Amino acid sequence: MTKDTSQSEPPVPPVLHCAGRLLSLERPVVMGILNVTPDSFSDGGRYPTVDLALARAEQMAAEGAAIIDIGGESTRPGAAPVSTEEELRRVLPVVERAAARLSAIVCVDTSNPELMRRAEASGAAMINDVRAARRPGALEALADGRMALCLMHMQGDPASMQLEPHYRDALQEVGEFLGARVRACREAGIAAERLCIDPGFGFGKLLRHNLQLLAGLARLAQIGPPLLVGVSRKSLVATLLAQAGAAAGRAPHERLAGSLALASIAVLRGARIVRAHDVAATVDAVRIAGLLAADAAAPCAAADACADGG
Ligand code: 7PJ
Repeated sequence: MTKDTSQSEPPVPPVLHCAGRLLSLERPVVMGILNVTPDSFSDGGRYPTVDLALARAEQMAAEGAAIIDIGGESTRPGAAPVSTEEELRRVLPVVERAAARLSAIVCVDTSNPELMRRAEASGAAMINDVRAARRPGALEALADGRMALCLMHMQGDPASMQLEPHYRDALQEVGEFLGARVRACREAGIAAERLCIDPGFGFGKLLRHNLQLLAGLARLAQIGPPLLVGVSRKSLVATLLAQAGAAAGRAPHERLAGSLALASIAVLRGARIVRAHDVAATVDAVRIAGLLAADAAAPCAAADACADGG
């Protein structure tokens, strides 16, 4: 799963091709989360009308989100499935208006091939698929268009994924899965420049699996496509805080500082896109981590580039 890095060509800065637009990932970017669901774990039901959802999308774009990820199906553990008709009804009006109004990339969080096709026609430039384009018809729908695609790893399905996750070697297996999905996309005719990959923190993973993936992120980044990471407000944050001695359990809205710590670590280990609820704070954290990550790759670049005000 590693590629040959023995030749000392300078690495090409990654650029994601999003339906005819180019998203530079030379510096890491933030993908803001917009759930238009009644039942997502930390912000479900907050944007019940198109106007409220659009206002939230505009706010996240103003705070510096390069991508707005609009989802109409909750994938929290145990969530009930949603019909195609209902998912289209929740998502498409928001996509249409956000794409017309914002310069940020509009992304749709879906596994549904019909919504993928309709989303592109409505102005979406990216699909975020937690099932990594495994639903019948998904690869074909994506190959027929030009949107970017995030391939995420999940063991099992949302209904049962946290019941009994099991791995021989989580890093190895997630890496092999992502590599295989990248190959499936390439064979279906989806250009490499359209792809990014994501280990799927919390999706069929216990704490030790999440930690193995976090420790091995730099290896996943070597697979090739840019790495996307989502840790925002996840129970992983609360579990780690408890393990580290925090006195009280943290509810989702109390996990910002912990989420920023993990997002920064992910960027230092090669993540190029960070998916987050709290855009303004995450943009700042990722800016600093991105500067220092670039510095680790080319020592002193950050210091040389700085006007020295302390
Ligand atoms: C992720 C996601 C993630 C990608 C969710 C939540 C749960 N998509 N969708 N990566 N998580 N690509 O927002 O916490 O980690 S839903």
